[in-house]
Amino acid sequence: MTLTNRISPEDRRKSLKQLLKKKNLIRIIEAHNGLSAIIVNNIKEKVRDEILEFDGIWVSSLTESAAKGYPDAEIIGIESRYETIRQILNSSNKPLIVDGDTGGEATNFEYFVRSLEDMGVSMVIIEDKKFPKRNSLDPSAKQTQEDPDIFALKIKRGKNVQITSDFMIVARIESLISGSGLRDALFRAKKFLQVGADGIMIHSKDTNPKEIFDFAVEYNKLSRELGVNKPLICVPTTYNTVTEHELKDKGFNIVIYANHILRSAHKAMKKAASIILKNQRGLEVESICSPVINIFKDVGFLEVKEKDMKYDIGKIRAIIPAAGEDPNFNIPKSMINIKGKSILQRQINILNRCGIKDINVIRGYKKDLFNVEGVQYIDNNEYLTTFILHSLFKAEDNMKNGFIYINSDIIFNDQIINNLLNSKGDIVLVVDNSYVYHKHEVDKKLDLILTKNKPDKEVRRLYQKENEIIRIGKTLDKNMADYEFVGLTYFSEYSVDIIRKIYYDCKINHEGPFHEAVSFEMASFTDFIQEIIDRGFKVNILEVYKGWIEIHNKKDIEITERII
Ligand code: SPV
Ligand code: MG
Repeated sequence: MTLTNRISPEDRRKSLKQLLKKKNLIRIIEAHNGLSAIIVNNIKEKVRDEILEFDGIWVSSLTESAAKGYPDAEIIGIESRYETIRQILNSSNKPLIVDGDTGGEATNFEYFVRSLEDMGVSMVIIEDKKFPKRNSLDPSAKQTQEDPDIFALKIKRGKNVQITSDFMIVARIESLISGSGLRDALFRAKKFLQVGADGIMIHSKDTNPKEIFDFAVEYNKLSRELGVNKPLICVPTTYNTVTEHELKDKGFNIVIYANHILRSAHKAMKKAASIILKNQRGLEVESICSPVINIFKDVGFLEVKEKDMKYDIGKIRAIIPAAGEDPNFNIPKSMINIKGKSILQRQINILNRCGIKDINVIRGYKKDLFNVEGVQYIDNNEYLTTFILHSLFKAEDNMKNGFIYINSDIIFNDQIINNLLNSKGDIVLVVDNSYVYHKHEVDKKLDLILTKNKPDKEVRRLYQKENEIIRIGKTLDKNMADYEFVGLTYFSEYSVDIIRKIYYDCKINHEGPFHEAVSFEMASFTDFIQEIIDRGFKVNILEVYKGWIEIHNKKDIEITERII
């Protein structure tokens, strides 16, 4: 299972029908467990100028059985099949087509349909053979087709059970496998379509695609005769010289690469085991093995590690630069009292609730007024000749495990901190795009942000897409900007090394204005973020909608007191 590749069962179920409307030929590939699902779900290949990928996943009975060490003969129990389907659903976000074998007895099939539909599967394909079937690719296996009326009734009963119009039941015709020929295949196709089958899979084990091409011609005529337009599916395992282009041309709508991931793994596994035996050590096999780090990446282990770090209560720190003087107030902004508690006290309470106990506050202006306990104070005695960035780096020794940067004049809720700890990326700024409604702030120059992708209108969607900052600053045109910076930023352990190097490089080498600041000494936090971006590092956003407020002037205090 991975925490990425997420999609709801409803959205996944309907995605195959949506693809069928959009594309002439849908490309499906087999997976037989979670790892193979991750691989086929994520793989992309640039072919000429086009990025190609698979449109969906086939849960093959052949490869699922083989992966479990069984022959493909309807031996595996239903719960075991659900477990495989669940693994694949949990590791992918593409539509699933389940190989339902014969579907078993009609009652069993009804229960199968219900479960698959509930799980978010888009299509089940059942073959018109007698239970228990034998795999179709073995020319010497006994292939017994079901009476077409009995099979048609099974399809009909399955269709009666489903409750959405998104789920599809496809009839797989085995007449070309069993030797009963094209006429029988067409006779059956007509019957199955008439009882409501959502499409036809025509199977063949010939090395030449001619017989399925012939079927396709007749299928098109039949579809016109019946006034239907239902997908035609094929599995080119034996007739593998056929191209997708040719299949599209002949009127096929879905092509299934039914077993290649398992077969290639099977060959590689045998080879690896044999090399180890031959050499009686592991060195020689390394060149045909994936490095462990690649497996870690694919299955999400790196994210687990990152989160361990973020959630390690003893490790992650908060750093609050609060040294500056604000002409609107005659005390440090951290000490502004809001309904009986200072801003700093409110920040500490929230951070503690989120598990962050190690909080560093940089003091300067009227430092003796800081009277809150439970934080570590660090002084910036040059607060008159330097600005926020330099205050921040006064806490440099406490950055090393990663930290959260917090402006001294904001109040925020637990959810923002929890989401920030859970966000992806090494440097993540909390941003809000509802700034246009902050009417009380019109007199203030906001820290505005321009991002690579435009904000999603559906701000409260469940899964946030990754988005990168391109520009940040107060001089950005309000009409161009996508977001306002909230004043909260996460820095991972890895990013601390980077920001340190950039800071010292600028300190030693930079001369003249620094982004929007008159000099590097007077740099604000946002100037430094722009410098990081300009040097090619990725800075991500966490989009929030309200849940925070900045105390800029006396009026903000009144507003905040009302809200609190
Ligand atoms: C499968 O992949 O399990 C199939 C296709 O049913 S075949 O093995 O060719 O019969
Ligand atoms: Mg099968």
